[in-house]
Amino acid sequence: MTAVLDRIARRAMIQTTAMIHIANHRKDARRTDPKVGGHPASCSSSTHILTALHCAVRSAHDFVCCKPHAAPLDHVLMAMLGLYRHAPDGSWFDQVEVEQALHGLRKFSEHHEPVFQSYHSRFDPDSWHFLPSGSVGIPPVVSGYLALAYRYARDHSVELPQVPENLHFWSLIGDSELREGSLMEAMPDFAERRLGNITWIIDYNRQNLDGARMPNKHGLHGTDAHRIEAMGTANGWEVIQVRHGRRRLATFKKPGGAALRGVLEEGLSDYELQGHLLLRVMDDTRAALIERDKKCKRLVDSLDDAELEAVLCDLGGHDSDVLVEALTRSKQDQGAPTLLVAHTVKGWGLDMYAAPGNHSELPKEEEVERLLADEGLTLERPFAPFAADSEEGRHLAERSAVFRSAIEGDRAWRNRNRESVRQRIADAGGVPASLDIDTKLFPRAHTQWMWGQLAAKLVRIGTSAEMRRAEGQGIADLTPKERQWEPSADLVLTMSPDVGTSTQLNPVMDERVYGEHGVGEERAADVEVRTGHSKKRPSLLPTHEPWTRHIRFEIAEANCMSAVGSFGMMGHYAGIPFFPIMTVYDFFIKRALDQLFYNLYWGSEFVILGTPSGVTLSSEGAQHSWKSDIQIPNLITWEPIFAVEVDWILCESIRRHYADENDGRKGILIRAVTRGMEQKELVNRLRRHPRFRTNPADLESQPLDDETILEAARHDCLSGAYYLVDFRGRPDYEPGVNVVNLFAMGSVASEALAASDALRGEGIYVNVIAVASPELLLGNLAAQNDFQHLRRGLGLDSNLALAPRGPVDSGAELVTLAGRRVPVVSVHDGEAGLLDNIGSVLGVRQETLAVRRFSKCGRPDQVYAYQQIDAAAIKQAIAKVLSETALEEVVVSRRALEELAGREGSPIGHWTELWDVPQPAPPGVGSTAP
Ligand SMILES: Cc1ncc(C[n+]2csc(CCOP(=O)(O)OP(=O)(O)O)c2C)c(N)n1
Repeated sequence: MTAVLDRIARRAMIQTTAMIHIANHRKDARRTDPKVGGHPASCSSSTHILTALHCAVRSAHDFVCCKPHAAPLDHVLMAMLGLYRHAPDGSWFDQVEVEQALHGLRKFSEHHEPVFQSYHSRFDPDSWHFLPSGSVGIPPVVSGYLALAYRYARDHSVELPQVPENLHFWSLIGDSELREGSLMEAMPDFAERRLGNITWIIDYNRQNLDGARMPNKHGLHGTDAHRIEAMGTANGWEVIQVRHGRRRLATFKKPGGAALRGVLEEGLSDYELQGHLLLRVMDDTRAALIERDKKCKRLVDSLDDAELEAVLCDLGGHDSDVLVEALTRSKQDQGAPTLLVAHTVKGWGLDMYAAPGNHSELPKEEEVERLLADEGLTLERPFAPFAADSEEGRHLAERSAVFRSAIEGDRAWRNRNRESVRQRIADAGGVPASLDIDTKLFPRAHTQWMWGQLAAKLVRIGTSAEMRRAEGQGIADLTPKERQWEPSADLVLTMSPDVGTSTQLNPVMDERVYGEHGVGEERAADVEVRTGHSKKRPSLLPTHEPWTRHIRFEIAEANCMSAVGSFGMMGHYAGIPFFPIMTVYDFFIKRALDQLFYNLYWGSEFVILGTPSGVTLSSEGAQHSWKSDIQIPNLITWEPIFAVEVDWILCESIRRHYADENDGRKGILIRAVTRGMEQKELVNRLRRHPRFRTNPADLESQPLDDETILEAARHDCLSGAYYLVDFRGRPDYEPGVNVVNLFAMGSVASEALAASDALRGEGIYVNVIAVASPELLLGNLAAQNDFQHLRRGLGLDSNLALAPRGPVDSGAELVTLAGRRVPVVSVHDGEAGLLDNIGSVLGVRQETLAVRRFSKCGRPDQVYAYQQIDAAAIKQAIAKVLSETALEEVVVSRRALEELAGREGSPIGHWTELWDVPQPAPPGVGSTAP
């Protein structure tokens, strides 16, 4: 078996090198194109590790993620195992298609032919149970939280379909990558959660992108491998060092062997060892070993140059036998994750063996041809498989059959799960549009408060069956409407990086924290009882009980962000569409921005509740108050003003989630604040709109009933924006003269209303349009439908209104007109980019009031004034746009005017009719095998 694995590993390394070579020698390259690149040396150091993993140790259901630059090697091994699939139906590639695909590394798929992205991607044909990669340091963390998500699913299976046991979560990590803070941030967390089914394999090749690594032996008191071991142990991980191959291990058994082992493990710094591997001058190596410990002299002297070189180069990470043994050991779940340090050489099997700067070096064509020839292959057909009757061919075929049947079974199982969740929701009557929180007792509620209420209700409903089962009589029955919510609420869970109580999630956390505690069970319960718990002080003792719904994190936003992403992939992987909601101080989202990007790229479905947000959390001052304009595909951002909007937005998000109507908006960011808002303001303002009167032409007529009005507002809000103040139709309302459209987002809507009210007395009509989602109104999602809601849905007037300029001489040939459009002012608490392109979409003058300076502590009105986003600043901006809009003078001949008077509309139709416009490819062309 070992010899077979060795031969597979060698061929995999060679075919990987050929794959990268082909990608770099395409005939259609243009002279100005960026380099294509690839990382043969990086792949080569991992070749035995990944071969042992895929071809011997892992089970088909296990998840694997690996350092991005080893992606081509993974693809070659998956090709050998015959595990490429077509996206739409999951059918398997034949060998011709496999070999074609291997020619498509880093290629653009022009005609839907399968290609490979540079690093693992869900669009790759072998993406099954592989996690995307590219940004180092993130995939191993999400992989760990996926392990947690599967465990959570199992622990909550009372109401959920079963999930498979014994899954293992493997990650291959570069030794420089392991310096990423994200990994170190996750290490204690995984150990505390006792995730024993995680193995991180460190490809310890002592090199990184820039060259040989030089960990300071004096500063670290040893090699980096020692530091890693100590770090692993200190963080509760099991550590396995795979330093030596079998040849070395046999030599160590000889007299003087222990001393030689000591020198190789402790005596040489990483950089020194790397130097010996690179130069391979045995006189120097011999002298260095003996100098470090004379007790190995006789043994070292007894080895000739070839033998000594073989011993020097026999690192454990290139010995299939020791690797299989170590990987298998790491799979035993001892309740602790495992850090497996595999000592390797970057450039193994290549001329660039251990060479500095070989990270992205490409071998010459002669070398590629020579390597292929060793395998009986050529560049004409480099990806031919092993002969079917060879030992390697038989081994791979056997494994392939096991994997294929597991994958097919998994697809069926997942679809069944998904269907059963869907059915339960349909049987209950679908997802309702509201959670019906009564806000009457809270006339000045804020949006964060509302989130707490909604979360508490969702969790109460979602756990009522479990609570009833456990406590029987004491639990109140659900109302019929609550019963309708039950199956959807069941899959909702919350998490937060240590800001749960400060964001009013107490009821969600109280006795509902999921996980391990490690405190003696009785002792902990005793402490809880003695210290007492209350509304203000929830009981936080974690358990695995089925009614737990909250995952508590230390101050580790990046961990929590990865976790919310992983839980949000359970619908995709297991057919269990959890609806995970992470509550975080909005300002600290940027601490985990890379993780957020990853979640969105991965296609995860989750909510981030960013609260409190912006400078509106005024007394918290400057450091907490920046609100970023985050525009990443697949993300939708919301910023409600009134409490009821949070309800609308959340319920609609839940509905779309279960109905699979969330393409392009799977990640949801809802921003909330802690500043109160007069809640009755909403319906009071809406009642005054002409369209909400029984007779729209008569503002004195009765308003429609509140339910009808709010339903219309809900519809507009969920389209991205709604009129809060709408003056259209007033007798002296004159676009181009006395009308301004004021867009307000979030808490500063109060300032917008004040400005609008004040200017009414000046004869100016300021419509106030509440922006609920910048994404839907002017962001990526709006761009997809040509800004439908902004341009048409809101019925905004962006016409050029022409009025005579000065007295018109009845005999004159030319007439001068003043052209004015309805200008726009926008105001929001955040980066200008969130709203500053409304004017350019509408084609009108816009003034943007936004946060443009570091903030200070104070009351909201003081801070708004300081930031120039208060009512006074709005009035000033309105004056400015009104005066500057009247700048266009149009001179028209009388004859033209008369001719135009007879015409209707523009002679030009839709812009796409102007010339042949190519349609853009839909996102994700290529294959995206689930
Ligand atoms: C967050 C991030 N920073 C930088 C890079 C660019 N990068 C890719 S690989 C690499 C070096 C990795 O070295 P190491 O982890 O030791 O892996 P090796 O290739 O040596 O096995 C760098 C800097 C990246 N992909 N992601």
